[in-house]
Amino acid sequence: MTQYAPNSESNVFERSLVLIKPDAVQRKLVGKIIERFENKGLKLVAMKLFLATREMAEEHYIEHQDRAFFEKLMDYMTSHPLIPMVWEGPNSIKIIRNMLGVHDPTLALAGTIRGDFSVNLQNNVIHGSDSIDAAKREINIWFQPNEIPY
Ligand code: FUP
Repeated sequence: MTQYAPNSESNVFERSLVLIKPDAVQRKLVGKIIERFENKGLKLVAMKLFLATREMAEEHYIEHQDRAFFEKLMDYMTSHPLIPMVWEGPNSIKIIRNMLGVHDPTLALAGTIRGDFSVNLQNNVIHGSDSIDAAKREINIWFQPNEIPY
């Protein structure tokens, strides 16, 4: 008998870097967030919990370094442990971005992670890579190659 896996119909596998941000770890939303990705059929290929260094946070958000909110964003990202993860699946980058919802809390739809768990533009629970190139860059910031077992 054929065994169906949730992601068995496509071979366009992508990897996305997802950060469960400090506010979400502190608010004990980790299990609920991971459950959504597992239910969707994505595969968790790497994960760890630690306090981000300023250097990692800066590198991650380097494109925003001249923005007025940058220092506050750095304080937030290094305020409490966070959880970098790598999720794999067909078209996972676009699928995950849709699951996250948009930044603006007044526009994030119910049913998305931000729509369901955040009212704050900065403390917005989660990050997901927005392109294949961004995912490669971000995975290199948060993980050593030997920390990705798959
Ligand atoms: P993302 O691609 O999801 O990381 O989002 P952006 O690069 O657009 O934004 C990065 C982060 O900047 C967001 F997660 C929240 C933060 N931000 C603020 O703190 N204040 C602002 O006015 C705009 C963005």
